[in-house]
Formats: sequence, structure tokens, C-alpha cells
Amino acid sequence: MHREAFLNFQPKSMLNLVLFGPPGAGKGTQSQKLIEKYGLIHLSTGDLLRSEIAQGTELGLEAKKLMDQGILVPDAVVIGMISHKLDANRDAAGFIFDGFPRTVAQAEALDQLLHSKGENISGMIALEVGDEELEHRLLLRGKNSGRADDANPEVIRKRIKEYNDKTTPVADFYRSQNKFTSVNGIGSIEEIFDSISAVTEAL
Ligand code: B4P
Repeated sequence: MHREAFLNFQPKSMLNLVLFGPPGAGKGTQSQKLIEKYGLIHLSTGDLLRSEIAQGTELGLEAKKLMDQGILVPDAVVIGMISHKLDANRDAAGFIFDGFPRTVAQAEALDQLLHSKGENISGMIALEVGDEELEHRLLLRGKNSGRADDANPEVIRKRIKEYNDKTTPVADFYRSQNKFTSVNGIGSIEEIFDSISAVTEAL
């Protein structure tokens, strides 16, 4: 085997996808379909935080104050939750990281956690959707979801601003590792899923 090829050789490992995009881009929606098709474990920090809120834990009460304003929860809190979930699912075929990492510090921590287990991120798939459509989708969801952060246009705009300020640099983090692909997030859920599946299968 060529020396370089030998150095790059890795035994077949997990399929670890980061599903990326602004609030309302369809990450949660597409994650459900990816789980069914590829048998991956879904790790949504938004869902994990909402579960803490529903249980009334101290962490949940603190997180709720920030989430209701559209502000990101501290890195240490979400990194701790993800670390716990990775440990609890050691035999998984892989993971979908939905809504995580949302800051470069979270992305670096995730790399370290995975490397310590001999794993890494297979790729990031970013859903591209314009701000107007995001606001429309979230307000629509807010009518039924009961989520305080979906009900108020000002909070939605704050979430989009948090994304632009703190989360978009995460795309560059994966781009620099040649792991970034973007997909058009406008269209039917099935059409978008077909594009995501094609990217996943090429990884
Ligand atoms: P999340 O729960 O991650 O919420 P989200 O980004 O708003 O939702 P998502 O993007 O998954 O929704 P989807 O598009 O599927 O975060 C909530 C809050 O938690 C954050 O603001 C933050 O405070 C905190 N938080 C979470 N993770 C954190 C982290 N890592 N660090 C710090 N803080 C963190 O769906 C949106 C709507 O669009 C749905 O109604 C859906 O039906 C619809 N939709 C989906 N696809 C569509 C399509 N193709 N066409 C039309 N509508 C579509």
C-alpha cells in the first residue's frame, strides 16, 4: 500500500453527521428521516434542553430563561449533555448532531470527545434557507408547538442573529477540514431529504 494511503487508512467507523442550519431550517424534520433510513442516534441539544425544562431540573430552569429570549445556552452545559449521551450510546452505528455544535468552542469540544473514542465527524450538511422563510416557518410552528421561542417575531429574529453571530463560524471550522456540504433547504421535505441522502452516501 502507498505510504500516504496507509497513513490515511482507518477501519470502518461510525457515521457521524452534523446537520447544520439556522433556526427553522428543517434540521429536526430531516433528522427524523435520517434516523429511520440510516439507524443513527439522534442527538438534538434543543430536545435535550426542552426535556430538562419539562422535568423542571435546575439546568432546565436556567436554560429556559435564555431560550425564551432566543439566546444560546452556555457551551459547558450543552457539551456536558452531549458527552453524557455519547457515553450512554457506545455501540451506536453513528450519530446525527442536530443543533450542535452551535459555537466554535462546541465544535472543538466535540472533536476532542470523538477523538478520545477513536471516532470523528464524517461530514457537516448545511441547510440553506433565507431569513423570511425561517420566520414564516417558526411562527407557523409556534401556533401549535407551544414553544415560547416560536411565538414572538422579535425572539425569532434574535435567534437568527445569534446564529449569524455565533454559529455561522462553525461552518468554516468544518470547511477547513473538507467536511462541509450545503444543500438547498427550500422545497418539499422529500426533495430535501433526497439531496441529504445523496450527500450522506457519498461520505
Ligand atoms: P433547537 O431546538 O435546535 O431549535 P431550532 O433550531 O429552532 O429548530 P429546528 O431547526 O430543528 O426546526 P425545524 O427546522 O426542523 O434550539 C432551540 C433553542 O435551544 C436555541 O435557540 C438555544 O437557545 C438552545 N440551544 C439548542 N442547542 C444549543 C446549543 N448547542 N448551544 C447553545 N444553545 C442551544 O422545523 C422548523 C419548522 O419548519 C417546523 O414547523 C417544520 O415543520 C417546518 N419545516 C421543516 N422543513 C420544511 C420545509 N421543507 N418546508 C416548509 N416547512 C418546513
